[in-house]
Parts: sequence; structure tokens; C-alpha cells
Amino acid sequence: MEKLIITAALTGAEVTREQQPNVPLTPDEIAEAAYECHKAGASIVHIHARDEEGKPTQSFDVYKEIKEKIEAKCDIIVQPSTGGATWHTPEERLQPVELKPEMATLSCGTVNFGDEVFMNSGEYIEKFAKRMQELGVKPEIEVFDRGMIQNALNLVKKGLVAEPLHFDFVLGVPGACPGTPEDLMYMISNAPANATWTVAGIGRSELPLAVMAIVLGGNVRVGFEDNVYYSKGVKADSNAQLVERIVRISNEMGREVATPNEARAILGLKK
Ligand code: KMH
Ligand code: ZN
Repeated sequence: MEKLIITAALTGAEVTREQQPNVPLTPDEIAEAAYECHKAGASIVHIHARDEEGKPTQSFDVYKEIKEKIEAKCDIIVQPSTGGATWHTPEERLQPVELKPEMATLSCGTVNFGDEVFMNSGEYIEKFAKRMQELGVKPEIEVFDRGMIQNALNLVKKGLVAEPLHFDFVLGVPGACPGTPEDLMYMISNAPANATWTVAGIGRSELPLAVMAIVLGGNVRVGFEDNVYYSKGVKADSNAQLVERIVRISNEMGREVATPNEARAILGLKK
């Protein structure tokens, strides 16, 4: 089995300081949190930027500042979001791809997202995929529901994304696919055999799905974007604390954790 790739989703677009007092918001805070997660064992950071008021922004300049600050501290893989917040326009969302990061997210379908709708029309999925291909950015295919795997396979057929695909099964978003063990098994069984995958369990499904991924040869995403708690009713102290727990469990189970360069080799990234 390959080593375990741990992604830390540090900030997200939805989490507030009221919900999690330690969520990193400024470029300095995000870079420091990325460094802490790197030291704890994460090999990828999934990034969402915030403006000076703490509101989600897809500004090229803010992502640039964050990326440079992280890269000054460590060699963790920086994976910007192209999902942004539900109210961002597609043009806004695509901006961080122009930084030519090694990876970026690519959501492959429209889905209810709490009380909102996360809109990803076929036209825009293709535009995002094409731009990532032109700039040599590896998409992490965000899958919130089963049909999105099919949409990703259609991108392969059209020559817009190269195999092997890398999926992130985001399970447990209210309005989208729930985060039960059966749901994760269903997603895995519908992904191509040569694909790599990670799982981002939302809220209370984060830990059980992470443990399943460790056992099944998948990879794990944790962090405040997905879950602000350490255990029932107890908020986590930091993103790194959530990473440390996954490292401990994986080591106990005999599965080593990948460094950023080992993750690059597993995912076929060009640095
Ligand atoms: N904030 C969600 C609406 C991504 O980062 O690519 C979308 C999201 C997905 O978080
Ligand atoms: Zn995200």
C-alpha cells in the first residue's frame, strides 16, 4: 500500500471565528497553520483565502501572498480552491489557477450546499479543466455526489483531464451525499481502478471515514473547513491537532505517512 497522503483544509469559505476561534484567516495565519500542519505530517494544504474583513475572496493577489508565505516556510503542496464560496462567480473562482499551483480543486457538478446551491455547470467545469490543463495544474476532482464521478470521466473522454484521476470524496455536506461508511464504499466502487482518492468527511463523519481511508489504501483530508471539533462538543485547538491524530492512527495501523515529495510522486505532480 502507498504511504498515506494527508491534506489539511485549513480555512474553508464558510467557517467563522464564532464557530472556531482558531480558524486561520489572514495570509500570515494561514501560512503559519500550513507550516504547523506540515510539521505534524500533512503533505497538502487546501487553501481558501479571506479578505481583510475575513470574508471569502478568490483574489489572485491574496492567494499569491498566501502561496508565497507558505512556500517560504516549507515544501508542502499548496492546493488552492476553485470552489470558493457559493456566491462567487466562475471567473472569480478560477483566479488562483493563474498562479500555476501544482494542484487545484475541480468540482464536477452542481449540488445543494446547506441552504445554498453550489453551482458547477457543464460549461464551466470544462472551462476550469481546460485552463488547468493549459497551465499544468493537476485537478483534484471534488465529488459531492455520485454523478460527479461520471462528469469527471466525461472530461477524460473529451481530453480535458488526464488519467489517473485524483478524487476527493467530500461526504456529509447537508444537501449532498451523506458521510456513512456505505457512501464511501459506493464512491470508491465507482471510481476507476487506477485512480487515487482522498476522503473529506464533514463534521462527525470526518474521523470514521478517515480511518476507513487508512485501511482501504485511500488518503485523508481533515481540517477546519470540514470539521471544527476534536470530539463531541469539544472544539479542536488547531488544524495541526487534527492532522496529528491521523498520523498517530495511521502509524498505529502500520501505514506510513507520505512527505510532500512522496505525495508528489504518488500523485504524479511536476514540481
Ligand atoms: N466552499 C464550497 C462552496 C472547493 O474548495 O473546491 C466549495 C468548496 C470546494 O469548498
Ligand atoms: Zn474547499
